[in-house]
Amino acid sequence: MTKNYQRILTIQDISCVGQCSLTAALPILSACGMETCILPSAVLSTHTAFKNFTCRDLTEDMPVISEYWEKENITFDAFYTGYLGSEQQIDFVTEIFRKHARENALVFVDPAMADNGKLYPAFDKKYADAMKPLCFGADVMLPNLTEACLLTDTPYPESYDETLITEIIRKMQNAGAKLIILTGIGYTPDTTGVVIADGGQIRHYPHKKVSGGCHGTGDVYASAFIGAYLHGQNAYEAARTAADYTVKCIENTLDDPSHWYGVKFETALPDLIKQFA
Ligand code: PXL
Repeated sequence: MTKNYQRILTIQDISCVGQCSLTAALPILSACGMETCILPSAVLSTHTAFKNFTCRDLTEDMPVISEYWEKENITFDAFYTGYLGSEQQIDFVTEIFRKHARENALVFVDPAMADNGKLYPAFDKKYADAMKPLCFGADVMLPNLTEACLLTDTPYPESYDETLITEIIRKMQNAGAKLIILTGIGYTPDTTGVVIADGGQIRHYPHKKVSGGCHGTGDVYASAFIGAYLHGQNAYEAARTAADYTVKCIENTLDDPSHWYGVKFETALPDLIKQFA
């Protein structure tokens, strides 16, 4: 049998246009050689950074789909949740992990609810609080700094240093977090990077800051990280693989200002295919 061919279920929305959530996770995880199954949490005309969008919530469909999967004994080696449509979905996905996990199945949670100090339009503090047990119960959580602050009731800082980042990480660990991949952390003006916190060990992978922050890069990053990690790279290596991939995608988008809504992640997919598929 093909080595490392794992079946992952990713639960997040379909933004029909916008190169984020499922329309990024599905191709990226597939490029990493994973059987990628999906459970859409909602269908939106575009992601919510567009001015006008429509959203159909699929909360009610989720337990029904799960019920039919149960009849077919469908199980998964890993789960990856991103943007969810409602608080109730947070409970449903926990139930789905329980019902459809293979032995030693891994749970990856990207809180996907906020960025740049602000919650996304669809969410409020209650939703952020409901995200806490899902994130802290996961094997791997992948927040950005805004999400890490919301999850630890820390005011979003104007500026930060290693001491503050360590403090926020410790708060997440005290709340039960296992492996934390904290994205968008740079300690010099022209770099950003990823903090990898695994128990007592906290490491930083700095990389180029290519622009002020492109939409959808969190989803591209999380998908590439998960693909690499499930291929046996350790957390630091997978964080580096995902960062290098994401930087390349952003660089490949910069020459096209009309492409403000996402990154051209497809242009660098061959790199992942060569490495993993
Ligand atoms: O990329 C995160 C994301 C996913 N899905 C939807 C979003 C966003 C970010 O704004 O609006 C619908």
